Amino acid sequence: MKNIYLFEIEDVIANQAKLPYRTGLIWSYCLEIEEIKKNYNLDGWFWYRDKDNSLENIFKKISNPSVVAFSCFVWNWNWNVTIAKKIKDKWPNCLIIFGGWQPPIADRSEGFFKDFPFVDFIVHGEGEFTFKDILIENLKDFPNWQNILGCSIPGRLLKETNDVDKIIIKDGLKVISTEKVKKINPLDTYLTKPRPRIDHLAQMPSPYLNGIFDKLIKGCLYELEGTIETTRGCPFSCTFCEIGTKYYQKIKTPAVEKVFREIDWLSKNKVVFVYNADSNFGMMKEHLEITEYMVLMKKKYGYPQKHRCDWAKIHGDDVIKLAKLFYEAGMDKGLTIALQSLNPATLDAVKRKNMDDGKLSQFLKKYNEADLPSYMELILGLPEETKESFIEGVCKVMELGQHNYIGIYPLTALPNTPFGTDDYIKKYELIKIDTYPAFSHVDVMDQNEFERESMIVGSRTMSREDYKKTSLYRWIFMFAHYLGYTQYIARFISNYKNISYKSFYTDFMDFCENSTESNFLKKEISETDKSLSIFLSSKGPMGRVLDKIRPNFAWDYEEATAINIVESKDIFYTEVKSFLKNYDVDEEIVDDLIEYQKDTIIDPTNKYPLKKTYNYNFYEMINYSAKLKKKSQTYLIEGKNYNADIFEWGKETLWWGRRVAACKAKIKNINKSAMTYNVTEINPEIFDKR
Ligand code: B12
Ligand code: SF4
Repeated sequence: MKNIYLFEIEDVIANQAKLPYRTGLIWSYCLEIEEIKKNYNLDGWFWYRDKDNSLENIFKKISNPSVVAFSCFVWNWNWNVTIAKKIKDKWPNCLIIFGGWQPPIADRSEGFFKDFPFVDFIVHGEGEFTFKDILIENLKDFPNWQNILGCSIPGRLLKETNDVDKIIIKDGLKVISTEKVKKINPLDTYLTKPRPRIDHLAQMPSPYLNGIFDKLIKGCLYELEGTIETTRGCPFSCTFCEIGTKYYQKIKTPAVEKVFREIDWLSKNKVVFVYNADSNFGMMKEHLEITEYMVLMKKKYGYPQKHRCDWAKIHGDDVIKLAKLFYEAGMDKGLTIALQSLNPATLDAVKRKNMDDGKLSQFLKKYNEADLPSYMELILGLPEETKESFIEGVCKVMELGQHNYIGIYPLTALPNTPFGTDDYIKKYELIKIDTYPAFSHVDVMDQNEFERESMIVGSRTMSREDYKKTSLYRWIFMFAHYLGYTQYIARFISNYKNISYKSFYTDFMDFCENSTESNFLKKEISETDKSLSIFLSSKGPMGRVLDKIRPNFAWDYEEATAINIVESKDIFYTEVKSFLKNYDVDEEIVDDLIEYQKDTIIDPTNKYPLKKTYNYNFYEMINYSAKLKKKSQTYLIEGKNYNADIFEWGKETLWWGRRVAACKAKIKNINKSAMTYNVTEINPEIFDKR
């Protein structure tokens, strides 16, 4: 028997480990082949990174390996490289196989084996068939590796014949030419012929259904996350995404029946979180049945508790029904609208099309009518974006009435996208750095020292300084508007004084930086700036550590400020009051408005419910565009009591609950006994841990 080891290493986040779906798929297919079953023994399957699975411990668990296969992604690349090298040093005859998205795609693998001489194969694209072929070939006395489709291999694995066909491939799909090579250099890369995409996903085995995951999870100490695929492939070609390659443009679907049985398994085995790897969920009519089934299983058995997917981009109407089902079952937090940018030149540069503003506002209206929370996603660092266009984009989203949440993510330059090519980098004069993965909510001491990500931090239209300044704007938009601390004030000023959000927040930024009356805010901006500089110069992880709350734990920049506001609330709002002098509003109104604002964002030191009376009808004015009236209004303000446990509150409202605006209290107007106004319905069930 030959020993085989599989690696699909992921971090354990919030006590949850991800089931190794990819290696599960490729191994499941191998198990359909008698010859493999008879000759190979799966002696180790490593799928989460913890103390027990440290590099040293893992190495001790390997003995006499014949094949070691790694699923390689940006989050485990350096780790895989380190352990692969160690294995090859000790067992030079063991085959080291790399698959996944981080190794170079077929047309970019030139030179790879000079840098990584301990690797034997890069498997390009879908791995099921290729991996099976490698294992079969490995049983022969004189394997002919060249015959295996869809790989890059080093010259040392080729037969010493006089000449070899060197194949040139485009898009990972087409042979565009071949070249006779006389002398084989052992570390040169040779491409084998491309492997066609799998046509019949429906007939491929599933690791959920053939028992291999049942064995794997025995004794696992963590809660589980699982992946399903309701389609594979994506017709779009966004330049920042690996899936945008031509290879994956055709969409393939598994049988609905198979997906149902997988959901049964996930439910029975109490899998907490399900990721759907579909890049456009809602695009196919069967997706409704799948949604209904998953919701039914959650209702009957409690699992899977949560579901997450990428929604179809151009089927706005169709997805409402599906998203609503998940939302009402407490499985998802509403609808994500992945805009990425609102700047036309940027959208052109990244080959992305959004709906126009008119349509977007129509959809937002529909989502609101359907009582379905939605939030937008934007990426900071895309080509052709300027500081101004980015700020305008975020403020436009506010003008469209989206006050629930915006996710603003830094741009990771993934190696197999155009961001990994010199031409694209040159064309847009992109500034690329290698730094820590863009994750907060990690213990800095435990931050794995291995992985780094390439990030874009500037371009020909956004200097490095502008990038940093835009990141500071991100911070202000997030803590002030989307974590709520000035949101009602900004919305009031927008209504009452017809002042745009852009004007409000650029003035607020100016106040934070330059006003003599800004002390708390000046300190916050300076601390944020300092932490950003450390991250952007690759000297430390992303985020800010507040040792007083939890030592070594990195919060997002805006969360750190939110936490500090709780501790210095009166000082913060005194500074906000000074800032509001700009707008020439009666002091009596300002004082009342500040009280309203202060009371309606959950404070972990408050005891809820609160009964509060204001002199003005702010709630009606801000939420329903009513005219401002001086009229005593009493409200019942409800929220979860945190008994001053700042970490717990921070975790639940700033982190897990941010997409459902969990920072906002629920308000009831108790003057109108029959009417209930909800600022935001907070459903703790739908808190999401990312
Ligand atoms: C679900 C998902 C997530 C989930 C869970 C991911 C997980 N860890 O399982 C969440 C939301 C957490 C997530 C987060 C992130 N993700 Co993600 N995610 C996906 C998504 C949509 C599906 C992944 C999946 O399971 N696909 C189904 C499997 C079967 O397909 P596959 O991975 O391609 O595997 C096949 C082949 O690659 C090959 N193969 C894979 N491994 C191996 C190994 C061997 C030995 C062989 C032979 C073959 C082989 O065979 C497989 C079967 O055919 C993909 C996009 C996509 N549609 O694939 C992005 C993707 C994987 N994510 C990506 C990224 C960048 C991220 C983030 C870093 C984003 C960020 N900046 O925050 C984070 C980091 C997460 C982390 N673990 O630390 C990139 C990865 C690119 C890269 N070079 O690594 C992808 C490809 C999307 C993209 N933008 O291009 N993600
Ligand atoms: S970002 Fe989404 S829509 Fe664009 S290519 Fe990637 S998976 Fe497809």
